[in-house]
Amino acid sequence: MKSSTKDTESILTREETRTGLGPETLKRAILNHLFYNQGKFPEIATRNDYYMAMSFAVRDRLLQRWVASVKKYLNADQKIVSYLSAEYLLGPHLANNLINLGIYENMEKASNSLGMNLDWLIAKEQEPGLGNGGLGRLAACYMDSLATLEIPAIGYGIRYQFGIFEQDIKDGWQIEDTDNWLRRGNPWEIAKRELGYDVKLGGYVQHYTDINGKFKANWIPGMIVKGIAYDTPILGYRVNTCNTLRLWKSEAPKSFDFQTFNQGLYSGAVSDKTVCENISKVLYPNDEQREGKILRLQQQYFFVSCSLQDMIAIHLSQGGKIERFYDKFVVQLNDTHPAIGVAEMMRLLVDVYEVEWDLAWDITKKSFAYTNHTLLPEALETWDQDLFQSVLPRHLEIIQEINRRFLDEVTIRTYGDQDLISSLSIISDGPWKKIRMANLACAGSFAINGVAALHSELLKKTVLKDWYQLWPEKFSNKTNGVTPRRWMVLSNPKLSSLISSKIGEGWIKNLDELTGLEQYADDPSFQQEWMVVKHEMKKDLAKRILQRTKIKVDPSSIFDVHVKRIHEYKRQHLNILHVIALYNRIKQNPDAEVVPRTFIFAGKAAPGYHLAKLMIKLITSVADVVNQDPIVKDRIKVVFYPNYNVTNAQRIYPAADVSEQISTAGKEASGTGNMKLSMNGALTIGTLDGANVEIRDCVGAENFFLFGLTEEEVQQKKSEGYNPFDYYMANPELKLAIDQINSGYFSHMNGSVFKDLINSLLYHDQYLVLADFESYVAEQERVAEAYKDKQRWAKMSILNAARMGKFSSDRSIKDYCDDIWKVGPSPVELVDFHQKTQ
Ligand code: BZD
Repeated sequence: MKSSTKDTESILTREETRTGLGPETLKRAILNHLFYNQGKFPEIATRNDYYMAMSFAVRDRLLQRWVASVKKYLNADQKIVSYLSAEYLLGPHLANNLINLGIYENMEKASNSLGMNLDWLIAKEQEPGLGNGGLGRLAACYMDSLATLEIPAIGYGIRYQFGIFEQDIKDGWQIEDTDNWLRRGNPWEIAKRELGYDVKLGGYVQHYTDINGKFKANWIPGMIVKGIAYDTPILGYRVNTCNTLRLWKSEAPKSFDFQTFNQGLYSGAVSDKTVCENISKVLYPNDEQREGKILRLQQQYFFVSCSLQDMIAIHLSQGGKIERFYDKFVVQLNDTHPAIGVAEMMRLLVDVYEVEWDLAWDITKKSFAYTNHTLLPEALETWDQDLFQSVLPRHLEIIQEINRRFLDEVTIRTYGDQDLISSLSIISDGPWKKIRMANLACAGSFAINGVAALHSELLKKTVLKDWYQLWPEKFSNKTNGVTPRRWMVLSNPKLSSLISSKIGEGWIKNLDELTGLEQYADDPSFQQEWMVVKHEMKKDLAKRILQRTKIKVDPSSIFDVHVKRIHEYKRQHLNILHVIALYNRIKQNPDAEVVPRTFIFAGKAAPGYHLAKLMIKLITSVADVVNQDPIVKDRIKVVFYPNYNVTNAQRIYPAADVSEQISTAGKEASGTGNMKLSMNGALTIGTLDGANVEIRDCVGAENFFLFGLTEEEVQQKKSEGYNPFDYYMANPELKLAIDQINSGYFSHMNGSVFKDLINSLLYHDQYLVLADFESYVAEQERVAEAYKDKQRWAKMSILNAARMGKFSSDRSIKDYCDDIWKVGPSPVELVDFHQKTQ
């Protein structure tokens, strides 16, 4: 039953004592939780006790909205978006929930009255780092926007016990430490111990004909794992919609059904506790590099199987027909990590629900949509067929059957074009057969999208060219976006207040309204206020840098920020080569005019990625020399800020003047850090890659520092036989920089440290670092020149933020809803759940 606004008001009054939002009620709630949850009274409570108590108090307020949302989704015949992602890089919850609930100030008052500082308590939270980088963070931004736009949605994933490793720097090298984020408990999740699904793994398949003469398959597993649901409520901004992030934890099944046991299904399959628990134990720390390990495939299958079983259970429990699954759910695959879902859906439909194959395939194709996030060939997931069979014997059969029928269709459509047939095949031919997950995802989905305009075009021209040729109607672009709630309101409150003081608060939910700032871009007093905020944020970051790295930096220098995963294609080494060139200019001419600059790097390298780790060592080694050299007189400083994660990103973005987006054109699918930095008033120096192209279109070419080869030029250069050594010989600044690294100038005269990196640059240089060096250095001179003119810089910075409306994840989600998911908003009203007991 729907409640009217009046009812809602009275419910709110009744609820005030329990879940009210005023400072007094919040204070009482914290004290209650301190007592009843933590078992403490104020005199002996630790800061962590207060953090926990406050979080539980906030969670109560989320639950009120969450239960109302769940209730609505279960009753209404409203379609639900199901987002399948192996990663969610959420960042800390507490402050975000305070913002979305609209109680930040009230909570500040409540904690002050308890003698606590809200910032300290917020800082107590261990962020859930359940992702590697952009892909996982995108999933988190999308969860925020889905809830804010009041779209019914469930995010499904894995509750890794250990998220992305914590990075420390020792002697300039990256050291990895385990991320034991659950150590002190997690107040944001609700364990649904009763909600679990069995997942089979390994074993073999028996075939038989049943009494009706039907051909049947019986998968006898080698082991069975139980998936337990852990739910985290995801509240939208200033709405009642509170969606669910459902993460699965793997456990050993405690008991089993003896009937099944006697049929032989479970014997030997109820395996070792540790083997089962290992499945959700740790996140693989590789981005853009496939990990062909059995455990990784088990993880993927485990979470996808639990999720599909859960969706089917929800659908059937509402009286839905299995044949109409796609009326209830649309399933978005976040890259190919959950693509095994296509085969699992077929298995569930055919083997468990006894749906005819053709109908099952039709249902499957109407249910799934696939987002691609990479063009790098080394990142495209494939599984060795033998390994695949050892984990998922039944799925191999199913994929073979999908492929057989699919290739028949392709043969007819292409008049037997062998090249097309072999490129579209889900199983590669040759002696070492591989299951190609991108092909499985494409074949089983009704929609396929890239994540930026350029990326989507390149997909059609390169990796998915043959798919595009046959099914052009499946393809579209959905440019990524980021949530302005976390990346502006929460991380940059001063800038947000300044913006709101001019244009009101509407921009927070409708980022296009930021264009209202354009009229102030030339206003000297607004420029002044804008730059004062930036300076404040730079001072805050400078303090943290000093604490964390012992490096003293000058907040009035240019803060030049290069923060993202460390990868050759992202070219942190191009940046450091420029730093060395600047350093040499100063050494050769100590009185040269140099606009003071602080080069700030942060990012993790995959533990097994030797060259990326060397890049970190190179940055820290250059920092050691440059920062100490008296001739430099502090005009340039280099900082490697350790352990880049969401928390640190929130501190870095607001303080950035320059945003380094310098990947080789055609390699970065989109980028999202580029958007967050620009929204916070940083100016981009970048290539025409990923979403940089669209950012530049929006902010205007005159407010963007462009350099480097275009994607076409890169291709052309490579086809002409690119020789990096020629560039090294031709550019004296480049040659000197490389020679110095080689000679050990930055490594206590031990030249061998960087030899692998240098050899890779001089003799291969896949990512055209040397080819782009000259144009990069020239553009950096323009950056320095522009910074000298404070008014011009302020104007450019304001215009960057003002024109970023398109890059809100709200826009991205609207695009997905309209073009792919066909799902609209479904506002939630508060319900009085205590009515019956009052
Ligand atoms: O996805 C990234 C791309 O590199 C970015 O260009 C893009 O902006 C974002 C979001 O679309 N890809 C990843 O972050 N990929 C991974 O993290 C990853 C993780 C595991 C395995 C493979 C890739």
